[in-house]
Amino acid sequence: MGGLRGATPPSARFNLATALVDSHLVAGRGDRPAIRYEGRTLTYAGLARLVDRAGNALRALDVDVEQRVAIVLPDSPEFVATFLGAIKIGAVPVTLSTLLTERDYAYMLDDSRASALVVHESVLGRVRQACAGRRHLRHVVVASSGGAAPRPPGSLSFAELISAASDELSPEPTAADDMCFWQYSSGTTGEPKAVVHLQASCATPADLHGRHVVAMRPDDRVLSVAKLFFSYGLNNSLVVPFHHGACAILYSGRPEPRAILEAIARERPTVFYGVPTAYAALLAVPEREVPFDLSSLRLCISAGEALPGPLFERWKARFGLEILDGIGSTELGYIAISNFPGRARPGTSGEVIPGYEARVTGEGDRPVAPGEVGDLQVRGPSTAAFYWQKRAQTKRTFRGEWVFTGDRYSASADGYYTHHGRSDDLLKVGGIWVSPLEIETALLEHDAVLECAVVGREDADALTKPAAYVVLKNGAAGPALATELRGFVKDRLAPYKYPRWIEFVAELPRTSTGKIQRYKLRAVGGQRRPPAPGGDA
Ligand code: 3UK
Repeated sequence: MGGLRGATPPSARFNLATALVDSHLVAGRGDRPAIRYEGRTLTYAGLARLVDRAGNALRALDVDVEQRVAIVLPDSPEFVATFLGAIKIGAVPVTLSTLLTERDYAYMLDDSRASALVVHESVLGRVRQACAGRRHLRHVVVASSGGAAPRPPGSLSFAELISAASDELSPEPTAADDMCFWQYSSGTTGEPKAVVHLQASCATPADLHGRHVVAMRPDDRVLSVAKLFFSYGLNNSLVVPFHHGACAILYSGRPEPRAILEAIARERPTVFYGVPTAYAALLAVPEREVPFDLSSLRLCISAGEALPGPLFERWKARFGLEILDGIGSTELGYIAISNFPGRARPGTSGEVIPGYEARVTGEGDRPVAPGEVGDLQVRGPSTAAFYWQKRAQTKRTFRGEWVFTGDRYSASADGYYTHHGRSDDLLKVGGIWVSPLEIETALLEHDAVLECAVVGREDADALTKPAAYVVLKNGAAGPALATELRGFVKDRLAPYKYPRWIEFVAELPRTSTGKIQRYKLRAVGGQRRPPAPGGDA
């Protein structure tokens, strides 16, 4: 037996936090801006100290290697420091959406067995109850924006822990294939799956999309509509810019069009990462109401759901900028197929990024002919390892080196890929997963509802939103009940999941075996139409 048995050879060591932050100090770039937040600049040297303090604070709480640290924070230096501080000590941050319900949080805290939770006071209302009775959760750390707000009994103050901690920390010598971070992704059943990412693979999106598509440089300033807790946002605002020594502009608020426009005019980003819904919302703002100064932008990126061709054209006509649409997923780690500057083809997801391979397959995993629609599979260095404790789903998605995306695609003879929807019933709404089954389950809890089916329908911008077909127990259909049902769902699920349209029907179309024929409902509502009254985007 060799003497190295059980040890990690130095060549196979990798720590993402060291690679993204400390490397810039070693290279003499400590004075460069890393983060702009609420009018202040945090340099790479300042960020390194904050990351080290956060790592030391977690160590002081006995958070050990491989233990999960759940994060429910808005985009902020605190998010970045907790995320990278945890990684630096070999712990595993789990980034949770700030938009979820108490039930979602309880599920994810149990499923991940998080030993510590770092949560912002603004989300505590939905998180506090979820913390009670969690077997593995030992510490709840509360971050606050203003002064010292009252904290739940037994919880700790983020600010106090940070100021008590040392700003020097040597990294855990993690292996390249150690767990790095987890992110939750929705499934058809509505039960979220934790996607497990490994250390070295997490750095690769920066070198693939970041270099080949964006050609990011140290003097770039990036602004992302997608928040850090999503895989798109995490790479946009953290992994990719820090890898290249660039600056991330963070803001903690909701990505409302006016707030985005003000941030662009004030902070002058060079690269903007959006989702189709945000581009549509920006185009809908009347020019005379807000300062429209996009002159700092050299590049606009879109992902999360397909960017309709007309949106690309309207944006280009108005601002002279192309929007580069690309398809990525949490499982793929980031964007694998993308349009490139100067050769974008509107209505497509573009071409395979160097470093990835893609194939469109039919029966028996055999590639289909150019132009034919099949299942999109991708392989590349950024893909995740597996779903935590979901063996069956892992086998379906991670097939050897290939990731089965669940997307229907065609590829043209000259290598452009076009999206044709999902092979499951899942919807992308504003770039975020929505499970029809979850909405149906919520609607069925209402006394008036006998049965229902939820499908995607295109709004006036050709963007998908949920529409519900509802069979009532006894009549009384009308606009008042529709409004009530929308509110009923909003109260039970994360608010973006509510059905924008409610159609009362006498019965649902079914097969002879009783299965709901969703494709018939999709066909009925398929034509584009404006939002229903009261059904804002
Ligand atoms: C859909 C798209 C058409 C597609 C993501 C960029 O969206 C991201 O990750 P998720 O895990 O969802 C993945 C699914 O979303 N999709 C994403 N982008 C496009 N469909 N055109 C697109 N451009 O169904 C995919 O399977 O939430 C996006 C980077 C990292 C990401 N995680």
